[in-house]
Amino acid sequence: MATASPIPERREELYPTRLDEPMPRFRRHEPVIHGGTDAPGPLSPHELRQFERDGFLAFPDFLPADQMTSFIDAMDELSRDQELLDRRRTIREPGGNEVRSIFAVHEISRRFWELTRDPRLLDMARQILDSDVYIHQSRINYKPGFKGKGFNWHSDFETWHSEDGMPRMRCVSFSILATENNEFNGPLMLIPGSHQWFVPCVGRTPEDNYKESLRNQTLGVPDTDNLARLMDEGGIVAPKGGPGTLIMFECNTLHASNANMSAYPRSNLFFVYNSVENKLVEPYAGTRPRPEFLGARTHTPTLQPVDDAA
Ligand code: 6CS
Ligand code: FE
Repeated sequence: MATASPIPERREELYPTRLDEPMPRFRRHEPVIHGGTDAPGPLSPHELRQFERDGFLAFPDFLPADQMTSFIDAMDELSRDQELLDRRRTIREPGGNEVRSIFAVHEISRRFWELTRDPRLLDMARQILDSDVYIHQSRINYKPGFKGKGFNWHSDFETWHSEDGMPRMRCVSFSILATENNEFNGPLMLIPGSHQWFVPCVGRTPEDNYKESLRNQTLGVPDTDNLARLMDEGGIVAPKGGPGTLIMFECNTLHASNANMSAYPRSNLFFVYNSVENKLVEPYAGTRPRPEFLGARTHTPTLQPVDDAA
């Protein structure tokens, strides 16, 4: 069985980044499937091996259409809630007023609170991470038609480590598509195999970097030589699918997306499950912690399954 070594001391730096000088990429320290590829759970050994190799798995039509309707209604409701739209957790598109993201939706909506605890999702997260889990971050990305801008290449772990103090790679993201994602509306692109490498990034992190980075990320974007090499090795994939499709990806898998050039939104829901053994410490960039709605460090209840989430 694959095991990670114990959680590091607060300032032990296993993943140096936001540096003054470039540093070569290096292999990750943790396994990808923390309990080994024969760990019991909903994912088959074949699926676990695929996730281990590629750093992601896509499941078309994972949630049935009738259940998705209620989640899509809840997303629409939130996008019209004026009080919520005035809060810091709502992020606007760069150069526009359209809603780009709303964070911590599992804290403000009963339906999303329940969905994070739906055994269909929760049991997969627990199987991969080999422990109990909690939600590190949740959000809705709206990417409105014509106006929705893209996201630069990045590893979420690189940001969560440096800006939130996530010690290790023991975290997994679930993206549930709420609208069709196709070649026209800026679908998620991933580099298979990139999760095996940590690519240190150049550039000091200013305080409150998130105010800029959530609209247009410039820090924590690997240099083009490293990106080109990883693309040569693994290619690029963009899983497409209709509402209810699930894309699960490892916290260190490099990903990006283009602007939405179509007339229709590309909306999705995003839940990040972190191992209870990987809770946040002080941010490794030396900056003050980001707000709770971006990286939970106070409200981190261990998730218990709730049946009948719809
Ligand atoms: O800063 C963050 O935490 C987020 N930023 C990006 C571009 N992706 C993941 C995460 O939600
Ligand atoms: Fe991301």
